[in-house]
Amino acid sequence: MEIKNFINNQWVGEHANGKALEKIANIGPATGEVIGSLPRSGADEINQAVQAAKKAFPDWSQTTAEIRADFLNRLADQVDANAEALANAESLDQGKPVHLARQMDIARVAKNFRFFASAILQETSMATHPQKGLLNYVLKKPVGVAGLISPWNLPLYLLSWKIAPALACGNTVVAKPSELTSMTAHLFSQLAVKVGLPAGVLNIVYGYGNEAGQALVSHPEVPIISFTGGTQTGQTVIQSSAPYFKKLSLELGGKNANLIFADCDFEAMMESTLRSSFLNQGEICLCNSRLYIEESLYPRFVEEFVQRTIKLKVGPPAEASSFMGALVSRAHLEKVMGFIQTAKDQGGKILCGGKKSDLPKPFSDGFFLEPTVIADLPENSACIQEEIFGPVVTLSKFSQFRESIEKANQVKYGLSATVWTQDLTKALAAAEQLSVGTVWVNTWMQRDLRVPFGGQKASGVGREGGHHSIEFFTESTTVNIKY
Ligand code: TXE
Repeated sequence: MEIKNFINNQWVGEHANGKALEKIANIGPATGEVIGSLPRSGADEINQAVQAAKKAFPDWSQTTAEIRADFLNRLADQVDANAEALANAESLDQGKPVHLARQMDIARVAKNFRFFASAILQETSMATHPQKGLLNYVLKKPVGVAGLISPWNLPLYLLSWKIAPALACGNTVVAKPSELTSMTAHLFSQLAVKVGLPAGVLNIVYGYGNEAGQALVSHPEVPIISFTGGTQTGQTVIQSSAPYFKKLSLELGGKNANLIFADCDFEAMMESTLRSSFLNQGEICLCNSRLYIEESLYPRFVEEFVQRTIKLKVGPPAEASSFMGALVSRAHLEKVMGFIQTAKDQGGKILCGGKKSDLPKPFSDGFFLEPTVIADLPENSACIQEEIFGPVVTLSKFSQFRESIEKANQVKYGLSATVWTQDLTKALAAAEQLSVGTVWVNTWMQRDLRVPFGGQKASGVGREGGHHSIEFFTESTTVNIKY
C-alpha cells in the first residue's frame, strides 16, 4: 500500500514545489518484509494540512449537531461495510491476529463514531443560571483545528476515539498516525471522501514523530492536541506546545497491577488474567503486566497460570487459532527482549517463554515472541518499574491487603488496575486506595464509554470519554446579561 497524505480531500505524495516526498518503508511485523510505504512529511506538509483545516473550519463549525452526527453515523456504516478490509490491513500493519483486529479494533471504530454521534445530540450546550435581573449562560464552541496524534498498538481504534469527538464538536482535524501503523488511517480517508465529508474537515499527514508530529504540536494555529503514546514523548509534547498554551489531553504509558486475592473466583480470574496479560501481544496500555497474588493462593496460581500461558498459541496472524501475532517492529521486539535479559541479570526466574517463537516460512523472520512469565524479581527491578509493552508479566506475592495496595501504587505510572476478590469491602477499599485512573473489579477492559478515561502520574493528563471528550474538544464562553 503506497500511502499518501490526505489534505483537502486530495491524496498528495509531493512537496508543494512538486518534488516527490521521500518515502518511509512500511515493514510487515509477521514477515519482516516491506509491505508498502508512507510519505516522510515535515513542517511544510503539516502546514498545508493546517491551512486546509483552517479554511474548512468556519463552515464546518457552523453546521448543526444533527448534520455532524449524520456524518459520523455514515462513517460508522462505511467502517462496518469495509470491516474485513480494515481488519486485514490492521493485522498486516500491526502484527495482531486478524480475528482480534476484527472484533476488538474495527468493531470499536464503528462504535466510537456512533457513540459520539449520539453524545453530541444529547449535549446540553447552554447551561443557564438565571438570577433576579442577571442572566448567566454558557456557550460551548468548537476550538478550531485539532491536532490528533495516535500510537501503533490500536491504530484506527485510538485514532477514531479522537477524530469522532473532535468532528462531533465542530472542530476540523489534522491527524498524525504512528509511522509504524498508517495503513488503516489511509483506508479511513477513503471512507471520509465516500461519505462526502467536506474538503479540509479531516486531514491526515504521515511521517516520523519528531518531524511531522513535532511540527503539528508546535504549529501556532493548532490550539488543541490530543496525544496517545509513550510517557517520554508525552513530556516532549508538553514542552513543544508550552509556548502556545495549547489545550492538551495526554494518554500515556501504564504499568498496571493485577491484585489477585485468595477469595477470588479462580476460573473467572484465570480466564481474564491470561487476556489482560497477553492480549494484542501485551501491547495495550491497559494490560496488567504486574501480577500480585495473595500468598496462600500463589502455588496454585503459578502452576495453573504457567500451564495455560504455555498453551497460548503464537502464530500467523491470519489463523483463527493464533492468540498472539507478531510484535509491531524489530526494534520493539529487541526492546522487550532487552527487558527479559535484564530480568535474568536481576535474579528473576523465567517460568515460561522468554524466547522468540520460531514459525515456519514466510513467518520465520517475523517479530514473534513467546508469552513470558517472570517470578522472584525485586520490586525495584526494571521489569516491575518500567513499561515493557510486550507479552511479559511479573509475578509477586503479598500477604496483607495494605501490602498489595502499597506495591500496586509504588510505580511512577497511574493508568489502571484490576482487583480479583469476592469480598465487597476489599474491592471498595482497593478502588479508593489505588492511585490510578481506572479500576476493574472481577473483570478487565469493560466500561461504559461515558465514563472519564485516562491516567494520573506518568500515565497522562486529562480525561476523554463521553461528556469529558466534549468538554475537552470545546471552549466555553460564559455570558452574563443584566436586565
Ligand atoms: O510511542 P511514541 P511509541 C508506550 C509503550 C511504547 C512507548 C513508545 O511503552 O514502547 O510508548 O511507543 C508520535 N512530537 N506506548 O513509539 O513514540 C509518533 O509518531 C509529536 C503506550 O508508539 O510516543 C506516534 O504517532 N509526536 C501507548 C505517537 O507519537 C511524536 C501506546 C506515539 O509515538 C513525537 C503506544 C514528538 N516529538 C506506546 N515523537 C498507550 N498509552 O496506549 C513521537 N511522536
